[in-house]
Amino acid sequence: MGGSGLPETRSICPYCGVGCGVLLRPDGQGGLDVRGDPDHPANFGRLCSKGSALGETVGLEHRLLAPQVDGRQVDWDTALRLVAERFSDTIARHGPDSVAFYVSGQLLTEDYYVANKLMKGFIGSANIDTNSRLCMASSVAGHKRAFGTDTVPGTYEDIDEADLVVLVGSNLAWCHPVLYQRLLAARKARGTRIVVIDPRRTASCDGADMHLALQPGSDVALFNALLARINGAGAVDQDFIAHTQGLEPALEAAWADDPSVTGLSDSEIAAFCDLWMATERVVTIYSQGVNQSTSGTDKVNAILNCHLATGRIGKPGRGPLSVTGQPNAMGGREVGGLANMLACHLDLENPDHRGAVRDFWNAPHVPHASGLKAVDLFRAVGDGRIKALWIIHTNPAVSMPEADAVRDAIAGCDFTVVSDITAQTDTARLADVILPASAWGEKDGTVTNTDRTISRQRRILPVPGQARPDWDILAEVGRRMGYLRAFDYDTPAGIFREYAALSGIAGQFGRDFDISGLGDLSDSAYDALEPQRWPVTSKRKGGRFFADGGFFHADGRGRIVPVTWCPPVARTEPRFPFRFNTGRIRDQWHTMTRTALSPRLSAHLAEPFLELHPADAARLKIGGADLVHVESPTGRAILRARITDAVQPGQVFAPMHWTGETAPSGRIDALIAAMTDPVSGQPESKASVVTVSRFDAAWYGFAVSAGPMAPRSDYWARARTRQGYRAELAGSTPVDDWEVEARRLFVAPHATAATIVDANRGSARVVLQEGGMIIGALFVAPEPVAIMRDYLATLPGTDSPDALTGRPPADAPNPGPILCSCFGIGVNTIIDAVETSGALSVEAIGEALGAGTNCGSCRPEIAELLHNLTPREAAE
Ligand SMILES: Nc1nc2c(c(=O)[nH]1)N[C@H]1C(S)=C(S)[C@@H](COP(=O)(O)OP(=O)(O)OC[C@H]3O[C@@H](n4cnc5c(=O)[nH]c(N)nc54)[C@H](O)[C@@H]3O)O[C@H]1N2
Ligand SMILES: Nc1nc2c(c(=O)[nH]1)N[C@H]1C(S)=C(S)[C@@H](COP(=O)(O)OP(=O)(O)OC[C@H]3O[C@@H](n4cnc5c(=O)[nH]c(N)nc54)[C@H](O)[C@@H]3O)O[C@H]1N2
Ligand code: SF4
Ligand SMILES: [Mo]
Repeated sequence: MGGSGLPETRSICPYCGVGCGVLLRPDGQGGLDVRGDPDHPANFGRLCSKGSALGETVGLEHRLLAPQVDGRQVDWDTALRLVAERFSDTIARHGPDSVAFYVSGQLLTEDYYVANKLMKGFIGSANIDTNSRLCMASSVAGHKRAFGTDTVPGTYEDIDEADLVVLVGSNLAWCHPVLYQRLLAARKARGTRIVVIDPRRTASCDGADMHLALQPGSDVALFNALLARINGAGAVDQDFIAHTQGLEPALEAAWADDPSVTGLSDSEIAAFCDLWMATERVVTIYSQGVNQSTSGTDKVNAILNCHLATGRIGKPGRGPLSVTGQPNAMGGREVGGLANMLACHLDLENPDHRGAVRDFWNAPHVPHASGLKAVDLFRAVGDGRIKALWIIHTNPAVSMPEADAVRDAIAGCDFTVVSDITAQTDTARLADVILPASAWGEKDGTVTNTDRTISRQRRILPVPGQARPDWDILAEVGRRMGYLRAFDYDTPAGIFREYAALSGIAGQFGRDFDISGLGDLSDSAYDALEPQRWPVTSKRKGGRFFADGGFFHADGRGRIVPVTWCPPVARTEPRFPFRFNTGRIRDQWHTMTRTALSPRLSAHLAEPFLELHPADAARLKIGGADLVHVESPTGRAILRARITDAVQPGQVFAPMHWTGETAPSGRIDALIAAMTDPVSGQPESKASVVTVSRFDAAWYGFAVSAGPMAPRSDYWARARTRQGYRAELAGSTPVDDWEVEARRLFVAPHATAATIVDANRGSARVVLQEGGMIIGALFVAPEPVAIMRDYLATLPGTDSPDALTGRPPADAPNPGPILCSCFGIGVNTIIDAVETSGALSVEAIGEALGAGTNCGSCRPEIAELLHNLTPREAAE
């Protein structure tokens, strides 16, 4: 029960795969009050910055509220008739493989189940793939090779109970912040050691005992060195090894590998291996630095090999843990949302499995072979083999490698349907039909998180306009394609019951995924469903897998897989000398369609950037706030330079988030060649090749406004503020009249303008007012504009006389760049606290300012700032 007396609704955060429980209550103004659910086993009440800011992202401003066909609003009947007819016609004329669905690890299990059933059971093609191909496919393939099925053996409690946690290619502090907080709490309680394996120094390194900055793509060689040493030291668990096969060939492969390709010194490798071998309770957490690689599946198996050889699996505090990215990445794997899977961990290639699913669904045909995986799927769209495409809950025109080619392929497809909550995405703008989906707070269903815990998402807000849940839209299209009985669903509970019953058949085939114990939940029991870890059967609930063997290969034995290091497929060369690494920032979610609506989250890092080593920057004559031109064999981008030794010389890093809507020159997937892992089909997102040069700007600008702006310069990046928007701008051609330019930018032809132009310096300031209130202000200079951005962002909507000076009045505080999103606390405020009160630890800063005491996501950055201020004294 919350403060206002209204009951709180228990639900689940829609962002990362930690799967935090939330308690929600409408705030009466269209938003939500959000707090962590103290009783949820994933987070016990904690939330990160993104979860805490959920209330700021549920407004209707950008929502799509009615179906659209060719940009015109239509009723549902018209839209759905068209979708069903076009899919049916295409299948009748060109066969079932001429159509495809591209879906998402953010769909609810019930949505996903219906999509998969429609494509694999009734359309009769396996051309349904998901953005999980870009995310988890290598983990799935590695699990299947080692365990015989896609099982996550461990649980979150293992993090609490480990003595060593190794983070491989995971920036847990920013991407799974609540798990990271859980790890730090465990370290406090039991002294857990932390090792980070990442070519880049990240926020996750701040709390680490060891950071191994290995060469990109060299993880296999490192874990092969570990396997060889485990064997050499007699540390192989002889009892456990009887449950496996393959150690000998795996050792031979390991011996043949040269650990020096990691770029790590012998002593670094030895220190890591010694720590690993000396610590019985080891958890290895891995994520996209492992999966998103042309050797991703081998990396996964290289890690699993070491756990299998030592029997450190499925026991408290011991095991590999592949952390999932999206909230229902696991659920999607369970329902068989990938093109090479059937439902409930059953195999498409197995005739018995196929037959059983076909009978259960009463389906005409279930395909024999895998469908097209994401990269191949969009190639088939591009060359016309796929003639009708339905994209649901994902934004591939931004997030797929070779994004420009993907964008052109979608635009050129005969018929494209997009289901989204907004029409303002790079992908939705290309569609023939856009269908309005109900958003997170408006729909019911289930998701599965990293550690197999199934949680209920619950509706709390009214469904706006004509929006409908994804499962409902899919089922309606299924019925209109003629499959009335099979898609006769009217509640998510009904879908869940059917799914749970099917999993019982999988259980009879000896599969791990069996939730048949939930097969007869009543509607009210489904509504009240508590978070629970699968399997859920009459015999077994939750727990770990493989402590005593019991693998899912036919002989019951696990596989230690021989793997050999291969360099990333893309090779650097004189024309493209830099290794291009990409990933995430703390406060944005993927293509920003939701997190960018939050002023709080937009304050952390407000524009796309490229991390570049100081030695490279000096050589290329690139200065601190310069813009850089980044080019690859497939595309180009303009990004802000962030010069930092967090990256190694010859390597650069950019975040993946910016889009045509927020910063068109910052769509970094345009730069990435679509090279895939041969086993999993997962594309390489961490090691493509680029060249970098200074972008020669004729002018740089910074603008703040009350309403949306209409920028059109070579470079622009827009972010939300409490008062409206802020934007960074730059152009390569000079502008004659800045007042005219400002009127166009702020779409305010009739506003009153106050302008100062310094023609000699090439600088200008224009403030536009309407009714005495500032509606926009533009500051221009021939070099990156040095101005108090956070202060200026507070001016739109006020009548401040200081706007033209660009400086705050002498008595106004200037917090500087925001570190703590929850309390809006900036770098300057923290430095002041250090200087005035001598606060030298993250705790002391928390006591003095509150910073870092709510969600804690900024604590690593505060620690880094303190570290830089007072190298010896400050500590986390
Ligand atoms: N804030 C935020 N959190 C998120 C998301 C988000 O968009 N924003 N997205 C969610 C999703 S879907 C996912 S998949 C997860 C991803 O979570 P993470 O995988 O933790 O995030 P990334 O930043 O993509 O990549 C992790 C690290 O891999 C490193 N890396 C690159 N190449 C190599 C290599 O060859 N070897 C090793 N060992 N490391 C390498 C990169 O330098 C990077 O620091 O995050 C989830 N959480
Ligand atoms: N360079 C590079 N590229 C990457 C990665 C990387 O590390 N580097 N990571 C990859 C990974 S791991 C991932 S997971 C992908 C993520 O990439 P995407 O899946 O493309 O990104 P999102 O922004 O999450 O897209 C979700 C879309 O669903 C819409 N949406 C929100 N709620 C609903 C709803 O309830 N129903 C429907 N129908 N739509 C909704 C949103 O508005 C948004 O348009 O990116 C991949 N691309
Ligand atoms: S860690 Fe943050 S983003 Fe992930 S589920 Fe929890 S609150 Fe949501
Ligand atoms: Mo992901």
